[in-house]
Amino acid sequence: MEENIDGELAVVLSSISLACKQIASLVQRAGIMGMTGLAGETNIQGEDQKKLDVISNDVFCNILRQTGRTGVIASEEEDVPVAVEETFGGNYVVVFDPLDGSSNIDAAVSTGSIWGIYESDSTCIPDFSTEDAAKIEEKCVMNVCQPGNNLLCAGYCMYSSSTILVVTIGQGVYGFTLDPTVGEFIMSHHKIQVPKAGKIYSFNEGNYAMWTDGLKKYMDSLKTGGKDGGKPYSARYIGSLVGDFHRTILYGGIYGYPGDSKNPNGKLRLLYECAPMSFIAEQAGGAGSDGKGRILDIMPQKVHQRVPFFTGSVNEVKYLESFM
Ligand code: AFP
Repeated sequence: MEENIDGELAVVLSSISLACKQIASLVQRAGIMGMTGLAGETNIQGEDQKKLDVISNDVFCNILRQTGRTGVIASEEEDVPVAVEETFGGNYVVVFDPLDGSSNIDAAVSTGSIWGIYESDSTCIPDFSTEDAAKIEEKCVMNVCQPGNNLLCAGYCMYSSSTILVVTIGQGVYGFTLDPTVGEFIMSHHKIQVPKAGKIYSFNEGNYAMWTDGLKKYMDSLKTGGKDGGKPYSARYIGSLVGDFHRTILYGGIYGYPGDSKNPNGKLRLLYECAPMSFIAEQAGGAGSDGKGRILDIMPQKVHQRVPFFTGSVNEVKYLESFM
């Protein structure tokens, strides 16, 4: 509405919103359509793929190809980024996790899709007429490995008691709720602002014994009121990043998936989870950190790189950093 978005990017964004509507409908019907359970394969990260992980990935890939505006797509569910031959305008690089939190599906708990859109590096655009598959793949990886600071757009769609699409193009964060009676996303959250502080923490505390002493001290301190003392923090953890993140930016507090002695870089992926969510958090006045500095400053070395992740209210993230 403010005419600040490039027409080509708007086409990509509109296609993503269509993918999200399709996935929302699949998630709602999963239990009665035989779409719960495992697909029988593992992805590149060794995680069991659910049937809906595979279907949602196909939905995203097909729609992005059909836009004619995407040059490279990288998904959590694909080993390597893929070059799109059907590119007629724009050359956007789209990274996405088509269905995050899918281990919740069989219990009908919240899930979500997450994506980020980058401009293509002009020196890395694959040339299908002259380059072989190895060269094209190398260029795709180079195109995808951009720091979050380069993001043009990031968003997520949460499939929960309602379907909510949250998006930023670098000028604030807006939320749109799907009206199922007309099948359209209607703006419901104008310029979301993360409260500066909030007494809710969202960590998988089952990993406590494997955390560093600093992190253990931090967690202990929240139970006696944190920096300013007083009422203990409340614990809330769905185990679905989109749901936990959405609550955190609306109510304030902190979400964290730290590294531990078993997995020093934690579980979450930099490119299509932590960077897009950090861009959204910052655009809403919050923060996204790996415990030492901004997530958006990290230069990815690998497509499926993991990174410790802390996000939410600025004061809460700063307080956590003081223990790391
Ligand atoms: P799944 O897609 O396997 O359910 O993983 C979800 C997720 O990547 C993220 O959405 C959660 O915040 C995090 O993993 C939960 O991990 P833990 O089960 O280790 O707490």
